Amino acid sequence: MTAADQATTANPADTADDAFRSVHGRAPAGVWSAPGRVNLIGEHTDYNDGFVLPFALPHRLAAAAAPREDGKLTFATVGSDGRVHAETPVAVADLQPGTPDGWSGYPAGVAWVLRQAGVRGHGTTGDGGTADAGGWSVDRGADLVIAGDVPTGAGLSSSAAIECATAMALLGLAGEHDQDASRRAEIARWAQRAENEFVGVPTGSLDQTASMCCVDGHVLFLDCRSGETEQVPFNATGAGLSVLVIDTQVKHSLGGSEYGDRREGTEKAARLLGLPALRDVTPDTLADALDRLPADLVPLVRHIVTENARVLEASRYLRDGRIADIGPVLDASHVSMRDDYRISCPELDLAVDTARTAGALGSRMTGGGFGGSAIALVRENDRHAVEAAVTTAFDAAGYRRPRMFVAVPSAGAGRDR
Ligand code: GAF
Repeated sequence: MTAADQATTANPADTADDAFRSVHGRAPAGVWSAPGRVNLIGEHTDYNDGFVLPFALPHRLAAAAAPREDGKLTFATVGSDGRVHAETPVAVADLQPGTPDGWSGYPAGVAWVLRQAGVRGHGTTGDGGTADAGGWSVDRGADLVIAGDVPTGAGLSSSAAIECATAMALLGLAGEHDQDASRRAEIARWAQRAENEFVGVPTGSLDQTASMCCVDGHVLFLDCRSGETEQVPFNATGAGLSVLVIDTQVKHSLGGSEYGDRREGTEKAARLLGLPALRDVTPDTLADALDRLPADLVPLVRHIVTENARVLEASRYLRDGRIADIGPVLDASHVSMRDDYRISCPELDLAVDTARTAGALGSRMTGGGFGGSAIALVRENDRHAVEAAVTTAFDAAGYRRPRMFVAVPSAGAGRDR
């Protein structure tokens, strides 16, 4: 059970700081935190070199940290019961993919990547960076205590939040306190590597980039091929609208085979088409591409190509301040994920259908799928009716009651104290 199993009302940085003091009997050197995210649209497009449009949640995971000198890493987390759970310390030199496993694999994986990148006092030494031989380096070890309120298994990117908070903390211990946009993108790539290579989950760049690069009041338009980003203003409240998150509480795990199967399917399709990635199929060339593929790959490719087009369409609306107009685009995205990519589940479909019937302008599942959360774009005046309808529908179906909250675009990773 990790800190993120339950949304807390306490400030994550305060909780992590207090827990650090109680575990280690001293103050941490600092506290850093990183947010979960909602992906407004653009699902499973990231590992196909496509487009995504996330924003950061106010929910964060905080890492209180201090340096050690004995080459060990210690990890502790604050559980939903408010109690601190400590993991067995691990030697930095012994880190290897898969060891440790469990939740501490995420922060350990980040330490492993940063060590390989040569992170030490005041920078990165790997390619002739600005080393400070006397400064702290990951090899010397660190104490980390993690706490926060990003729900786990809810498709809201708690893994990336742990990774990015840890990366910020370890870089902070090495003396790095300011990151420009390109450094943030680099940290996101390190965090993704930790997840791919150390934890062993073949995710794309969406979650870590959102956690590192999002800014308050904006959605992040990300071109996953070039890495280029654009901060697009998103003031739903000002337009009398809300993005309602409906966490079905059906736990999903990206470590299961389905996520990897979808990824393999789309990569195979790109190979068969002789293209670097499905990004290179456009709506204009889609019909021809589908004619050349085996039947089982056709719906996967159709989803990716149409989803990329939907991200571009939604982005155009948002740049023009036409938030309500993205509703039908969100609906089409859900249908595509349900019928073509086949990553929805009965609870997500019920949440989406009920929200729409009760007045939502648009609704779709968000994140990796197979459980987790849906979002619904609602007029603020209709929000309570939508929430009540969803609760009633879940009760009638005998499903566990979903948790719902309004998501406001929030800040990316940073130092709290
Ligand atoms: C998960 C993954 F981590 C992301 O990389 C992305 O593929 C997403 O599922 C689906 O869009 O969150």
